[in-house]
Amino acid sequence: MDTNAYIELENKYGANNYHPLDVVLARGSGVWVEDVEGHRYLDCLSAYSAVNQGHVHPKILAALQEQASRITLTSRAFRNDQLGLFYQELSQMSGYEMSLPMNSGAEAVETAVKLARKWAYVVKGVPRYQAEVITCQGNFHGRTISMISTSTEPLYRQDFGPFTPGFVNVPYGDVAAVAQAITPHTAAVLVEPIQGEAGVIVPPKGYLQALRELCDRHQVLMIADEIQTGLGRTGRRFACDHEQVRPDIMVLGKALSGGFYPVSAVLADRPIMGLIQAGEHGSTFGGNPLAAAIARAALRVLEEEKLAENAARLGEYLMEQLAEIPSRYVKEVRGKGLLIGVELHHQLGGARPFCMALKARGILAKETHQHVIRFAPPLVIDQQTIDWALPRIREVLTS
Ligand code: IF1
Repeated sequence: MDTNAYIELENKYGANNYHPLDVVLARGSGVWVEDVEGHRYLDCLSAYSAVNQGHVHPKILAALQEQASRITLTSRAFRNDQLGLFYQELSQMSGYEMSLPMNSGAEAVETAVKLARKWAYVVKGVPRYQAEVITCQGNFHGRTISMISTSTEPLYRQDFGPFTPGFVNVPYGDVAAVAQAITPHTAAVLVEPIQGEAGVIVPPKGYLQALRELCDRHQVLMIADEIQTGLGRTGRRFACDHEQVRPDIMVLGKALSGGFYPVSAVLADRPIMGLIQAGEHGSTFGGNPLAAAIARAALRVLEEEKLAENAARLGEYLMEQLAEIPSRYVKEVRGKGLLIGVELHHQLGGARPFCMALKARGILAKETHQHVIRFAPPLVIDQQTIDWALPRIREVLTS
């Protein structure tokens, strides 16, 4: 079958819930992916930062194969020989005392909100069910009903109400607005250290630090959604590390499995995580031995291959080179580490044609919020590959 045949199948039998580029990928290795016709592309999306370790990383693949041949799912009605090790290694790597494993990112953010609400009622003394969580305009925390209830994107919300109450939206990057929104019922502030979906929006320097201080002053939990920014993507282990900020609750996903399996986790210290009692929360696949074995290998690869450091060094280089391209189309180049957004002037009508032109030159990048081209290659990328890509990107941006 060729590309068109696969696309026809998707159009005939599949829900039309995405508008993908017309490339049908069949294999991947490191930063490269290949379509069904054998064309090779540099992946500059990394499955939205789930493939930080590179496609089909051999060490994570080996861990998957070994575990899958032994046992994959026990349910949490019984214990397994991977979960405790995963908890321990995640705690040692993150500095949090405990974690709660889930599957998708949205489920993990939902879990974090449940945890914050319980903490508000049991510890802070907020009357039941008055707990409020402050979220930011332009956020993306997932597609579940409660997560779209925090969203300000009409496309994600308009046909799916009624919405979950208890969320208060404030402008992103504006600490004063958060201060104004805090009430005695505020349980937490939920924030992405950099807003990915909104178009790689980097908040003002000191924003996270100021949020941390504000939360401490008002007995409010700080929840960082590091599902996209965490695990090396922005050039540090976690994006909060750029400001030496330690959120009360941290949410991870995506690259926690290196793209092999849905694995997410909520991290906190015992005074918060210890509030969850047996039977109060869980999921069929949450913490299964296959997920745990994969995640253990994925974390090991991140650390052993110093992928955060690589992202810092090559992200700075790539951003500098992109900013130097004399393009009449580019409004701004921004980002941190290897999470980079190139915003185009809005009168051009959108970044999609530029992504198509990049695809024709062997580079897969995706537009976000219509006008921004996101460049987020796997963190295993090297300078030689970036130097291969730059002339092609320059050609598209100066054509
Ligand atoms: C889609 C966006 C990116 C996330 C953050 C939670 C989640 C995500 C910061 C939920 C997921 C994915 C979802 C995917 C596309 C992609 C995306 F464009 F949708 F927003 F990356 F920017 N917090 N982001 O980025 O995690 O439940 O998906 O595992 O839904 O189209 P999930």
